[in-house]
Amino acid sequence: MDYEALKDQWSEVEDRDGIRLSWNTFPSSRMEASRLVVPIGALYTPLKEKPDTPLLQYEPVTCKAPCRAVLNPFATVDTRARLWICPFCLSRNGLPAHYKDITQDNIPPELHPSSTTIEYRLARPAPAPPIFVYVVDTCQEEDSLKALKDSLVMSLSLLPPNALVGLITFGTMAQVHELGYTECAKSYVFKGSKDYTAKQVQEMLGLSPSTLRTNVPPQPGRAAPVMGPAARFLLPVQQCEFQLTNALEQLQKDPWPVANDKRSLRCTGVALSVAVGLLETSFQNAGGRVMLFAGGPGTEGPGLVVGPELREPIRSHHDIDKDNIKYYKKALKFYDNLAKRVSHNGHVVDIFAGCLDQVGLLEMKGLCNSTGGHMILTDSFTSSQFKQSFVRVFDKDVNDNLVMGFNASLEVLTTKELKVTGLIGHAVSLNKKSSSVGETECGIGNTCSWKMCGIDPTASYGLYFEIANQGGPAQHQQGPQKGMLQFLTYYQHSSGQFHLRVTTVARNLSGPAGDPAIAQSFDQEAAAVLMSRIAVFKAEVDDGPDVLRWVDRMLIRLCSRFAEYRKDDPSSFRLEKNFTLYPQFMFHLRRSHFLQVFNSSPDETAFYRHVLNHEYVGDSLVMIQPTLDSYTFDQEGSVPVLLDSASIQPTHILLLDTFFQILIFHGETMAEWRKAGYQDQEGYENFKALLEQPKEDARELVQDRFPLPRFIICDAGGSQARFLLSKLNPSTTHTTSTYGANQSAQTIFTDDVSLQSFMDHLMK
Ligand SMILES: *C1O[C@H](CO)[C@@H](O)[C@H](O)[C@H]1NC(C)=O
Ligand SMILES: *[C@@H]1O[C@H](CO)[C@@H](O)[C@H](O)[C@H]1NC(C)=O
Ligand SMILES: *[C@@H]1O[C@H](CO)[C@@H](O)[C@H](O)[C@H]1NC(C)=O
Ligand SMILES: *[C@@H]1O[C@H](CO)[C@@H](O)[C@H](O)[C@H]1NC(C)=O
Ligand SMILES: *[C@@H]1O[C@H](CO)[C@@H](O)[C@H](O)[C@H]1NC(C)=O
Ligand SMILES: [Zn+2]
Repeated sequence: MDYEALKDQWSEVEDRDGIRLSWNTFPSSRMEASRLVVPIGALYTPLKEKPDTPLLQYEPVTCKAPCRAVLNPFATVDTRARLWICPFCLSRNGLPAHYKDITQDNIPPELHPSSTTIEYRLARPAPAPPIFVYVVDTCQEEDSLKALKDSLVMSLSLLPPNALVGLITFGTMAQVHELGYTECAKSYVFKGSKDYTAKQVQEMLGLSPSTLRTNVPPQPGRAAPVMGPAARFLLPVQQCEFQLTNALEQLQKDPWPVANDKRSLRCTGVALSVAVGLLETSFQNAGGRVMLFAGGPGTEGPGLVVGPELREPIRSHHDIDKDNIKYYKKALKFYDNLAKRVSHNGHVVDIFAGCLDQVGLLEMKGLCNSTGGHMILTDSFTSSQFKQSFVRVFDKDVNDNLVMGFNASLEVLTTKELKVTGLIGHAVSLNKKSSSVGETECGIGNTCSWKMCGIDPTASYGLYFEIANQGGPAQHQQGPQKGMLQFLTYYQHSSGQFHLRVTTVARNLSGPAGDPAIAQSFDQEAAAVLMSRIAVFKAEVDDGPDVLRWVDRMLIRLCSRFAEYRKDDPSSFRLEKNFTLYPQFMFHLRRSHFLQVFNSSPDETAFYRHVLNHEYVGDSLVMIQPTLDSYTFDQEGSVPVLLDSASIQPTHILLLDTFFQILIFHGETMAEWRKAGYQDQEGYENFKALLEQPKEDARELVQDRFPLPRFIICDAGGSQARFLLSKLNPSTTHTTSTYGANQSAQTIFTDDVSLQSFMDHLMK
């Protein structure tokens, strides 16, 4: 099969199973696997929307313990003996009684060859309806507070009527609003400067376990009633909408005076720990989201990220690099501890920042990355970027259910040849050991099961594998053997039932050493994204230059393994089509804001990395290597052009998509004509149409993008054009002469070399 046909095949698999693998033939020995350089990995989107898949309304048939694999199309079924043989552990299992009528032509849906992904609706009900706690910063200018209040009031109509909602507001102090008290507005006040323990929060709110013990235990098979004391703060939206709307509408800017040389006192840390504590006692393991709306940095109490003095700037990457950081480590520790608690409790934390300045995403990111929460960074709550992204959180499916899952777990099973080494994505380890767990660790490892408090249809996880066989290839019985993986995702569906999504993957194991089938099966796009996740994971702990060197080393090793070349003759270097794009992705990855942090704020870096760790292959590639399209006269539509400064032409318009930004750039002549108003003159209709085209295409691009990108329109020579220039390969701007003088491996790639010299050096 040629490369294009293979690509089509992988894209079909992605549509059906939500999965892309770096290698689609598995090496059959450990030695062979290590020679591949890029690990065996899968980018998996468990809840990928699949409107055509039937939802099975019964419990799955599973293999005996400890295997517990779910019956799937690769099982061998003996209809006469009413047995099935599990392809994972080779055990024989009896078919359940109600499968007695199955024959070769009459098989249940889960055995159908196309059912490599299937979903069950389980009998187990959710313990409570979904819970939403809004945590609202009131230290804001009137207009932005007003915009935020409007968005929040509007969101109440997007929640299922039985969803429980609560409101916490904060500034100098934090207040929990007692929505159950209808006589007048009433709230419980927490001091902003105090580090409350979980117990103190619960006692102050009257939620201590002793008061809860009087509650009736939840009955099996029935959703537990809303717990007594917490019902004062968390009520079904249909019941408290009036009260809550009033409370929101009456919110005032924090009344505490702020001197001209001071920042507002903002106790973000206390507000979050109160929110976590509120859900902790009464709603452990019930699906819920804490949604923080931060209008500025925490400046007071535990978790403060900058002092209140304005002359003291908030930490930058340089400060962190030089260890010149007063609050960073303490704040990080505070939020990481909170993150442990909240992920243990099964709740999600989303952070919406509406501020030109940093709010402390860097310190708080553990709250989102360990709970599957969203992180949305915008300049202001008045921006459409915030408003539209916020609405998208409440997207619904065709049955009017929110498309968000809660309290999810993902478990991976492997056949004996493969072992899972870890996961990179928004999850925490469930520390489950099994025969599928590998010896090495990549990302969050030493487990075969992970917990995602929040999961959505685009949430994608990088999973990494190793080969168990020490020796040579397994003896071939009949033809090549298959290596198999099964992914089991349990989650609380917002309809109120638990669901189980099962994806089973089988791929050929390679033959004897040097089998060309492995190289042919290389999916360079999936590989680039899986490697990017590893690089970003490393960048969280290692020094920047070390990570870049690692990226380079891996690329050089991959090329020396798969390229054809004669020693000492760079011009003989040749890569097969299925490998040519990979070095370009790595070139752009090294230059990207995922690894080059000094042009971004620490909050921006945290945000970019967070989003990369959430997306599937296609969107991740756009983030790594932005797309650039060119428009001009006498040309049908747009033409993709190289991300290269040579693509800037006076009579062209460019459309750049970096995923986070969409930018339209008018070349010099185009900008002059537009400023002169030609588009409004008779006889220049085609110019007018040309100006419109990229805008229309941009609208198409943002249609289902989350978070909504920043939209920029700029002209050649304008200041905003720097956003474009920073993404372009400097082929025509930089000299390439300094390059090549130094042969030491560490300096092979300087910071801003062109793709051509990058490739030249790679060849050497
Ligand atoms: C992919 O690259 C490998 C190694 O260079 C080569 O053996 C194989 O034929 C290529 N496959 C395709 C489909 O281009
Ligand atoms: C939530 O997830 C945890 C960990 O996976 C699990 O132990 C618990 O049973 C789940 N909650 C419910 C109500 O199923
Ligand atoms: C999540 O955030 C914590 C810091 O709060 C960091 O140590 C960890 O590496 C992050 N995880 C990922 C996968 O980025
Ligand atoms: C797997 O092996 C079978 C049997 O040799 C072969 O027919 C098939 O094409 C292989 N599949 C792939 C994707 O290489
Ligand atoms: C090459 O780079 C190394 C490390 O930066 C430096 O110590 C050495 O002097 C350089 N050599 C030349 C020939 O420039
Ligand atoms: Zn089994």
